[in-house]
Amino acid sequence: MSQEQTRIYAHEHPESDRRREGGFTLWFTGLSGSGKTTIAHIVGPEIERRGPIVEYLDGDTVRTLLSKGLGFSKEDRDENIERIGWVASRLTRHGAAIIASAISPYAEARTRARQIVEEFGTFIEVFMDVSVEEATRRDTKRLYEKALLGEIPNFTGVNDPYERPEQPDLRIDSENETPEESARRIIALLEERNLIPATVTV
Ligand code: ADX
Repeated sequence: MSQEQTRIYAHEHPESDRRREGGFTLWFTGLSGSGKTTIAHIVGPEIERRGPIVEYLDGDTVRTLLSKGLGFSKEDRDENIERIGWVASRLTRHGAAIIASAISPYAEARTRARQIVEEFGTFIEVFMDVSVEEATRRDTKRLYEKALLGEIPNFTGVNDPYERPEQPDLRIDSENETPEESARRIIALLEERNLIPATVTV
């Protein structure tokens, strides 16, 4: 057999379909400033208290490493979401609890992320619902101000689309709920779906 024939290419290498049961991805979607990261960091430690190891895949962080160099065109955002979805699916396979938080403005890309994760575990979509007016009022990173001045092109909610999820697993009313209330509702949903135990066994 020639060397050419025996070479094993990574993409041809059969992947094991073994998995550790119980893995899930909690996928936050919503405008910048809708509270995705804030709530992720309230919910995450509570999940860990119940047992699973948590991994965070936050858009802002991912964009400095895994998605470094990607911009905000539809193509680049879709690429970013595909990468996050892929990593989430690999970790979900190992039984971990993944908390992904990226604007993820396009429904089709979110569906693809769901599909790849569901090959190995559960996907829960949490829609952080906030109006552009409220997000602009909060403007913690002062990005809306710049976008409105025309200094940031393609800014989601200002001059770029956000496709609202039609059937999220959970919709959070980010304008009228406190982050603690929202976090409690998310934890309750995870308990209801048997993804975390309702009581902590020490
Ligand atoms: S996504 O669309 O690809 O899902 P992601 O969540 O990773 O976006 O990154 C969004 C973050 O990038 C925002 O919270 C904001 O800090 C920053 N950002 C910079 N430019 C833009 C832009 N044009 N639109 C939205 N967010 C932007």
